[in-house]
Amino acid sequence: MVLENLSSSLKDTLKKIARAMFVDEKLIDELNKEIQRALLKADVNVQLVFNLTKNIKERALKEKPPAGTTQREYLVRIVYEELVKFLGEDKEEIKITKKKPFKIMFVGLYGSGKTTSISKLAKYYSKRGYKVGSLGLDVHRPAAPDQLEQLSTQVKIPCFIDKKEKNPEKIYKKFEKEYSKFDILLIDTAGRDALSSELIKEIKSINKLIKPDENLLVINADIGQAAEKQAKTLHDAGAITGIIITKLDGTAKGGGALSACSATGAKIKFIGIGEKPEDIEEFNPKGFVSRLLGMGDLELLLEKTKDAISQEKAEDLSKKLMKGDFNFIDLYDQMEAMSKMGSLSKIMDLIPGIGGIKDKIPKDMLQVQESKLKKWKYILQSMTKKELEDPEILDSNRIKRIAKGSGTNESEVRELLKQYKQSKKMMKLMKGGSTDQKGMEKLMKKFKGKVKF
Ligand SMILES: Nc1nc2c(ncn2[C@@H]2O[C@H](COP(=O)(O)OP(=O)(O)OP(=O)(O)O)[C@@H](O)[C@H]2O)c(=O)[nH]1
Ligand SMILES: [Mg+2]
Repeated sequence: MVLENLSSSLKDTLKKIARAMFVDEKLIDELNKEIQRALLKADVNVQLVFNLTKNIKERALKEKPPAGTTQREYLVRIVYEELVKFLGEDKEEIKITKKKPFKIMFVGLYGSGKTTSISKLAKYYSKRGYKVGSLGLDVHRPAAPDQLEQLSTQVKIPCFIDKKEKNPEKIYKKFEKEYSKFDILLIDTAGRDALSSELIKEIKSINKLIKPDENLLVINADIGQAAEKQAKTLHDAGAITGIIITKLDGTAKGGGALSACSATGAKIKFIGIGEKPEDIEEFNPKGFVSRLLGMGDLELLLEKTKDAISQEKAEDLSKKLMKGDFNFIDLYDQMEAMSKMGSLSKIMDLIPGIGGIKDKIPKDMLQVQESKLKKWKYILQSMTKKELEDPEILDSNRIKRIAKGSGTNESEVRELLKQYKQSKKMMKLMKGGSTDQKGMEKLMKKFKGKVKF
């Protein structure tokens, strides 16, 4: 897997969404911070990172998930979509036309991987049924023709080189009659040690002679965001038609190189992911990002963490909560739901105008423990229907009976009763916080929208 580190931090970050109880601004901010950290580590440009997380936040707060999608699932989708946009959106493959030959030229700095990429594309296109040949125009490095010859033999394609000739134009013309026998001609050029206007001029003049159908700038991923300068200069000068990013397998800075190139508007056509001829992939932002995020696994995780409580039950419960008229059965449902959703205090944070009231509620009421819930369940099971519906009738005799029947003690039954009374009081306070019916409905909507089940 390329960009292993970036991938694993992004995956961890997204797993947090799947496990989160709420999708709220706090979660989105936390998520964005972690995305920023992961991308900055991968040498992505700070400004690009901030733009990305800004878009994520804006969309996450503004857009409503489509029907059948939870807020959590939708948040993951937003992250995915924004990352895809970040890396150039749609794939832009090289369309090999019937023209013979279809010429693809490779340019770039020293050692960026031009000659190796030629052997990779030779194999890639041969496998797809094209007749491919290579042409060596690197007249600077003495070993260049031999290297191209060797690599071409390895992938079983003919290779045109002239080890003695030092003028690339002459070499090109020398074999000109041969080229039309091929579907695709892959043209190797000399590396440069720096980008300069001289280089652009050179590329343009060679373009004039050769008229390549594709002119690919080969960039080594380990330069990270510095790739922008090369990509931008050559793309803006109209000297290239696309980019190959190589050595993505061997660097932690690949995210920087990919995003920097995409930001210039130049299209990344292939990525090199190893030294062998088969180590090349067409660059497809969608597939690339889904693999990076481990989308398959993530979807499974989201599915698994869907809470047991149904939407209707939750709505029903919140209505009762708001009306303040509920009995023991509702109390139990409420407690059970709270333990699934997280603490009551967290839920209250989401309801506007409730903040002040929160302080008046006993702390232990805001936390429900699993073990207590179990006991309360037994206690409730030992009550008659009448008692459940009207807890006020519980006197000491009834309490004694219930404790015995449920295998608990009287103080535990009393505690449950106390909890009920406190809840009821709290509901009244909440009611007081929003007096008229309209305000209540608004509050409910807020409650429903923010809390996902
Ligand atoms: N790990 C890894 N190594 C690569 C990749 N692409 C190229 N290399 C290695 O990078 C080194 C340079 O590759 P070349 O293809 O010779 O680069 P070049 O741009 O032709 O170099 P010059 O002709 O000297 O300018 C070689 O050792 C390649 O094996 C890649 O995707 N992954
Ligand atoms: Mg070379």
